[in-house]
Amino acid sequence: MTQSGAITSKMAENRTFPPPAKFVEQANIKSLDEYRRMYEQSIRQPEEFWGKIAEGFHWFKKWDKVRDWKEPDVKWFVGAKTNVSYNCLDLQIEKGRGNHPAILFEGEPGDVRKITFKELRTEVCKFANVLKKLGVKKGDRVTIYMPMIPELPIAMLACARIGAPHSIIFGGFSATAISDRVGDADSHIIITCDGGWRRGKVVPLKATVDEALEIDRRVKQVVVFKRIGEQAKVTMKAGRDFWWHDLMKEASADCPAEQCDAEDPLFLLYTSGSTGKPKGIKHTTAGYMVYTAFTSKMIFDLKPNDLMWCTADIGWVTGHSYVVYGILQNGVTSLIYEGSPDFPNWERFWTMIEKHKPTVFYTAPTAIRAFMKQGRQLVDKHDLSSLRLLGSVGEPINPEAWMWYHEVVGRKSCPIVDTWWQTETGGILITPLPGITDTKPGSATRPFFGVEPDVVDRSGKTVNVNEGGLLVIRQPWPAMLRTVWGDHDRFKRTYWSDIKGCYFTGDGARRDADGYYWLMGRVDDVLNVSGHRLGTAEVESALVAHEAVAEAAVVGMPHEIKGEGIAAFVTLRKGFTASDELKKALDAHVVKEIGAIARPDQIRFSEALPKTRSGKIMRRLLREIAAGGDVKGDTTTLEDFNVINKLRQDDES
Ligand code: 7RM
Repeated sequence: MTQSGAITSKMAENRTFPPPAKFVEQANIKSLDEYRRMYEQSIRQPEEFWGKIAEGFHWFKKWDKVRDWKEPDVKWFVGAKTNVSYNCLDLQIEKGRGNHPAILFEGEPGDVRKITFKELRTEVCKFANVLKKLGVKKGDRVTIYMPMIPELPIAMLACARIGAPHSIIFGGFSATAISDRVGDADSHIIITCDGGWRRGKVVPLKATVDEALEIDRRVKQVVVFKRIGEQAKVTMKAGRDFWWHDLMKEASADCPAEQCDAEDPLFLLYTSGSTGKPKGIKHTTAGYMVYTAFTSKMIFDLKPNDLMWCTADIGWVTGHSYVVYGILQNGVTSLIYEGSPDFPNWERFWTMIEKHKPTVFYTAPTAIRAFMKQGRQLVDKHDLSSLRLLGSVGEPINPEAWMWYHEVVGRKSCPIVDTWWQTETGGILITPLPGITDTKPGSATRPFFGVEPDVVDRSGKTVNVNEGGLLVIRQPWPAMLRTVWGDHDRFKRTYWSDIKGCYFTGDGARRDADGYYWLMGRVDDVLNVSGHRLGTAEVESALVAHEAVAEAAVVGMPHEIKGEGIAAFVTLRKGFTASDELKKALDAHVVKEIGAIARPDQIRFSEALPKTRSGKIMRRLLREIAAGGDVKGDTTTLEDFNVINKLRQDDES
């Protein structure tokens, strides 16, 4: 098994942390016996278990059967009709939450907006009618490319209301990335903004969309929300581009929710794999709805007066599930922040916590490490006493970062839920329950209800306690992906063929004597850079698309803040020579092809790439070299690799 360069712990942290008594008293689930009974049932009688959970939702028509499982295809709540936007909005209003804030927004410049559930429904209905008027029909894919402002969830929920799956593209992706996704989803409409604020500068979203539409011309309509105004300098193409506010002026606020089938697609979300272009992960309606609501309630211990701050961008799955769908379904306010954590300075988050008083804070280890580096005095200056629960997601959290989070942000009085999951899983699968689980720094602890993980070897055999292996899931859960858009075969190949009879996660893990899972990073060629997933193959194809590059190999390397950094080994075509300028040009090229998240941390020119006799690039060797510290000189020579090649001729990658 190969292992990419995740942060390894310098600290032997063997303590366990029981949930604080004060937390347990008020927790949604606090009895260990009740938990055990529920978990047992969820695994042995999943249909009874999930059928009971689903009772609390709004259904136009109830299901005929809870689960229909023919590996690798699953259907949940078969025959049911429902609508996710109805469950996020109308149901909450019926329950008396209409005047409670659904969204509390702070823009980077400091502008604040509070939107109640009633107001949110009005905006969603109006925008749903706008979409209808533009000709969007049930099943049509709507691309959304927006910053973190309330109009992003408004656009999502409007799509959900009319049964048009959204495909959200993170605002940091490039024009090429947009055109790839628009093309793959065959999407004919894009919702965007004139721009967004990031570190005091305008991110020119509309201009990037314009560029993308030069590459792929299938998009017929662009709706533009005015976030910035004058400074954004957009050009509107007559007949194609429409201002959001113009369309909304005439829109009716009455839009009955479409009665969607349980298995109608809710959204596509593109994510990186080990080969080829990002794949469109397809999530459907009822299973995703029930799972995200229930995980939110149990894992984040949500109560009516909570304020949830999940710092993930809605462009990633964490934002879909735990900024929007899971949180609103609990009638709870979601705090949304537009900008960067270091603007105007590294105190921004703590200032916001002091001001808005969130009760639950959910962020990524990479952010925690960046805060650690700034020093605890920046945190200590602020009153964070509103916080009662902390969460971590996106990558393994090293015990040092866990302890700092616990002591400095949580003031030793908040449980930490280290939640393991993936774009494909739709919701959290391995996690502590904050009122029940004794936590161990660095472990995501135990499976959630209905989740049956295992750690196996390549042949599918369960490995011994504390032995490393592959993390698989033995039965489907409601929010499981249903397919890869347009490529069911790739779905089968990627998730269901490595290990017979199980969903293969692509992650390595070990299980300790207490049954706790310790995630060890990806075992495939997927990188996790600052909690963002990137395929080495994607970065490689961006590099070889540059005229100077003959061949490229990309591997991960340990990175103090990002968890994993990107190291690129490049051989040049005849007529090109290695130089700092060329490095910069390649850097810029990758950013243009994918986006700033893919910017290499190291580019090393080499006269050849080390290969096995069968011609496979020796990635493990490259990882070792990349991890070896500073680049000495510009060129790693062919001779260097020849020597190593001789030493490790049959080494596999
Ligand atoms: C939610 C998300 C998925 C990959 C996954 C893991 C890694 C995520 C944790 C984690 C260790 C965690 N979706 N990962 N959470 N590793 N501990 N708590 O991140 O599709 O973008 O990435 O992220 O490798 O396979 S994702």
